[in-house]
Amino acid sequence: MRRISFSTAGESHGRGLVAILEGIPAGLTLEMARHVDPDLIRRQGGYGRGRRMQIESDRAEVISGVRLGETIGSPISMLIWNKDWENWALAMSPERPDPDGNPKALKSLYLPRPGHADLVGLLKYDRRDTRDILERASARETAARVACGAVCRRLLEVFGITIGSHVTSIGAIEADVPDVLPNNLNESVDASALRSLDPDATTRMKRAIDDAKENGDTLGGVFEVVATGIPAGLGSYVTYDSKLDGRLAGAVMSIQAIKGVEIGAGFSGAFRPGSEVHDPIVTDESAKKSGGIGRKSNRAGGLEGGVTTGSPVVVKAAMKPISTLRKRLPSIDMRDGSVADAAVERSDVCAVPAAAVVGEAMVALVLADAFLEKFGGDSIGEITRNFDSYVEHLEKRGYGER
Ligand code: EPS
Repeated sequence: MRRISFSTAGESHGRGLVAILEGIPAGLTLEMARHVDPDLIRRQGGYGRGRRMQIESDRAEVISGVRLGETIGSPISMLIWNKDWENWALAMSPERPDPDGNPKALKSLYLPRPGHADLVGLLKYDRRDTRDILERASARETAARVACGAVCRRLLEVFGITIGSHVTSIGAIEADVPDVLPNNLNESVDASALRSLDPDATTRMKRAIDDAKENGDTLGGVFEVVATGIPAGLGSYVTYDSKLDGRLAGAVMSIQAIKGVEIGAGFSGAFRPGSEVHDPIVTDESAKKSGGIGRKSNRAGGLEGGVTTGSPVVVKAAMKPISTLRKRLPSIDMRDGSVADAAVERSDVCAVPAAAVVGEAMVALVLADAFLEKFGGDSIGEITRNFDSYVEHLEKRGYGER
């Protein structure tokens, strides 16, 4: 049974974005300015973003579900206004256009971009104007996901669970990643232009983005989301859809432009023998916080059998390059089927650091869901009692590591 659900609505250049988050228990202290807006700001950053991010300063306005600084158990709805809408009011108007008006003002596009949802969207929804497709397919929608994820992060934080991310590669440039990640990952990387732990690689990544921009091209990359403090036992192996690895992969893969997801050693594990992949179970005191059973390595990425092991949950994702290219790719004109180059819209050259923040949000949503599945209750007090009793039980069995 799913405990957390969310939905978003809104077009990239429409009035704004709407987010509705259901399942958050009552009694969670929540302040938008402190717990939600900082993530929205983090999502706007990163070297390689386009001019749109200079126009927006995303803030979540809470409409329901929070009263006097605390959640009350009802659906939390939030609005994020698009400042840029003022420049698009006519093109995005719900009203029929003036038949005598200038058709250019409607900003219609008929040249689908390879890699974007443009062409398949036009065919599937039987539309003529690509704007009807791209407005919703745009990654602008991820601002609403980040707002929902931030509330889940706040819930998890109460129970000692933290979620961070970092960028491990941009295009062909790979960062050197230390064996042991810093305790507060986001604090270590948020000030970096590419949210990377390797300052040297950051310089080369920036240069690669500059080169791509100069060539009218775009770059993708890889990011890693790490969640720590998770008790063993979230998720399950009993049914395909309760497996937490599958739920995480689906959620992260649903982010715009994500083409690959790995848990722990992921694809690289397939190239090594089992003895070099699985994490030995040890009773060595150094491997754990409290006496008992522990793990010396975490190649499983915190999940065995779709269940958390108590080690950090590690999810990696590959983002393809943004599909709006100034160096226009071959396409067709949807009005007459003639050969034409793809449309160019204002866009980003690289948005991997932003996608990493969205990755954190999706991981937070899935982990909060799994957390409430295990410790469910209607209030923070009730969940705390369930959580504490389970952790005590684990410790008695010698599995206190988190
Ligand atoms: C985005 C807003 C968009 C793009 C980007 C993500 O703004 P605009 O289209 O007005 O420049 O910058 O979306 C895409 C890359 C895309 O392909 O749609 C945002 O808020 O993240």
